[in-house]
Amino acid sequence: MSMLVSYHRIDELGVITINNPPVNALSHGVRQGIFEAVAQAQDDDSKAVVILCEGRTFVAGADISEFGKPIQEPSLPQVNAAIESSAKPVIAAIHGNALGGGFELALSCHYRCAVPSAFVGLPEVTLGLLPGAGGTQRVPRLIGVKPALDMMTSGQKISADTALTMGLIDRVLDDPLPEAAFAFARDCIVEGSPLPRIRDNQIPPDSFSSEDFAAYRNMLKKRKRGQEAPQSIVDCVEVAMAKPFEEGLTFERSRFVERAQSGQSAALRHVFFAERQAPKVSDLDKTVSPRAIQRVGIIGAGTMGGGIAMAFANAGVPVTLLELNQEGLDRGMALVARNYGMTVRKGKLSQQEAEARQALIDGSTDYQALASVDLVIEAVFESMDVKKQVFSRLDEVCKPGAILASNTSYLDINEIAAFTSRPQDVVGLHFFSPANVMRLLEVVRTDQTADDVIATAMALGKRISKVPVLSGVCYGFIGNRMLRQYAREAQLCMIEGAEPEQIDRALTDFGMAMGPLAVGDLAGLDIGYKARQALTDDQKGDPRSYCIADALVEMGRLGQKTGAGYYKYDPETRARTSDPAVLEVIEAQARKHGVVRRSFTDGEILDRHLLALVNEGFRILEEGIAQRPSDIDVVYLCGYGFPSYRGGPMFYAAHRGLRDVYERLLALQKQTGEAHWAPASLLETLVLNGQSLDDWAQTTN
Ligand code: 3H9
Repeated sequence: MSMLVSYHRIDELGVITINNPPVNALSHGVRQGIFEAVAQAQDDDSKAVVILCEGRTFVAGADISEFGKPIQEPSLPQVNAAIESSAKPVIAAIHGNALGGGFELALSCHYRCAVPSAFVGLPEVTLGLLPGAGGTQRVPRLIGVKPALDMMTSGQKISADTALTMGLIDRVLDDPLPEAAFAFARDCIVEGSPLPRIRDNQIPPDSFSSEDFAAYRNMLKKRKRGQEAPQSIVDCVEVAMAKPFEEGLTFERSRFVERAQSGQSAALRHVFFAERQAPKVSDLDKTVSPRAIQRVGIIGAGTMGGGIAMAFANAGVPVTLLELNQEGLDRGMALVARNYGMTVRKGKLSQQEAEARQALIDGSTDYQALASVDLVIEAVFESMDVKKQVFSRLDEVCKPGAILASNTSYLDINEIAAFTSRPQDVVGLHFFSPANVMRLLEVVRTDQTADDVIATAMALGKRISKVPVLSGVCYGFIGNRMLRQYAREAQLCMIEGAEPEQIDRALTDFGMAMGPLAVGDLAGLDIGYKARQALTDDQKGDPRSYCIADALVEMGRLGQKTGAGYYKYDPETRARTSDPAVLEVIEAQARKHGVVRRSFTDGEILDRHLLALVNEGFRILEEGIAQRPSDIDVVYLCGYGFPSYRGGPMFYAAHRGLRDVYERLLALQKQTGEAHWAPASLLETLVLNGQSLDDWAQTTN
């Protein structure tokens, strides 16, 4: 038997132990080992078999890195069939997570027990897959069609208690593993045959009608826009209802293979590994360890500061929120309270938990309150003069070794660091609004940031459930630097002939959470307007890239908050409609700037936006601002609503083909005469050398 799986006897029990750290994924060796152990148990005089796992978790699923390669037998469905056909009861003993193929393994057992802290789930959908080892056939037979669909199309983890209530498991264990599972197994022996096999359960034929299925599919079309896997899951459940078990398994298998080979799944698997890669910093001194962060100070109790405070409180880290005056502080604290209140009303948090979190946030108007904190994050007005005042003051009050962070979106953090006598302790921590929700955290390393400060920032990001991505210092860092190119294209497409609706639709059809102009209306057009007021004409760049926005603001159309921006908004429902007045503004601006308007195809709009992102992404890579291409993907996925099933802008480019991207950029350059379409030199080099982005990433990291 393989090293990964062992079999031994304890009295009348046969015990199969899986040991494949870190998450006991079902690699070929593990499948082989379980298969052999189950066979062995059939031949001895054991009366029941317990499957349990070493380490921090039960089996967390198939080995994701094996997908896309030929399957080596025994396959997981074969292993599961062997378990289910065992003549002796097989009991799964779950701790940690039983996910995906891991939970399917447990579903093939005759009984399932779990410790109270365990979770079960079928998260395959988040990888563009469906449960491919019997899950789509067994779960509806176990808990009914509707709960099965909800569980598999959401991919959500389910706690042991809830799983028990739903009927997914048979017992929540009061005592520790493995003894409690052994005791449960002995109870199962007493129960005797026939062994409960989920495959034998009947789904009541009238429990879910074809109309119900149609309605469910429609709901998914809206909620999981553009995604293929959720619909495939419904297909499989429909078959589970209509066909015998074996036929259902064959159908599931064919759909699983189809999904595993799809572009969407390749993209989502890329995202899975990209998010886990992002916090790793390749050039840090390996001997440093993160500084301890027990208390955090936040300066500025606006929307951003309040959101950051909540992100820490949600992770159990106490926060001191600092404002200049009591009035501002009261406003900020009220905002936090309102946000927590909303979460409670939505049923996402208990009143008690919300109060406990809120209690972790206290306020002050005195810088001395920051004297003992381990980290300060400044989230004040974006002006170098203001930052100078704040950081000089922090330099005076903060204890030695405290990390001084700025949440600036655009300003030069090297310059900010120079306002202190301890530039090695200064770092950028760039959160995205709303900071208690958005998962992205850009960690900005200056020329002097110490290695242990970077290590601390990365660890802290994970601790507060963010995905931290390292960025070098440049205007806008990774995300906003790319966004600028994208936003410019929205303005240029508009003045050159596309209407706001068409632009937004082209991008939402691609899968973006919102179109660029709808985003502008939501954020408020006055924000960009005010920012531009502070710039010289030269800094503002091509007037065609902001003249429409300026004209709208000057008409009092600031976006949703004034009921009108690029669109009109219903004051009650906030429903968005197009507005002929906007078209007039666009046409007037086009005339004023000598632009002859023409019609656009959706594909052209899409290319202009996406390739603007991609080309800037290559520049960011060649300048060493981002560590690796997948980090750029993570930024755009977690911070800017890029569809995860497209893998991010750099994955998109690699998938489309670098040569195609390169040639399209040259064509755009020729067509528009704009210098910004010149392909980035890294892209050019890769295309000329016939090297892939993956290859390049591997050789540079
Ligand atoms: C499936 O099961 C298909 C079947 O239906 C059909 C089959 C026929 N494979 O997340 P962490 C690595 S689809 C390979 O940081 P945590 C991960 O990359 C699968 N590797 O830990 C990381 O590596 P590194 C359905 C995996 O404690 C390390 O383990 N299952 C896998 O924060 C630690 O991971 C899922 O989708 C894997 N399945 O969270 C579950 N899982 O150290 C996916 C993890 O080199 N996994 N790794 O960066 C998870 O959700 C989380 O890992 C888990 C632990 C919650 C388990």
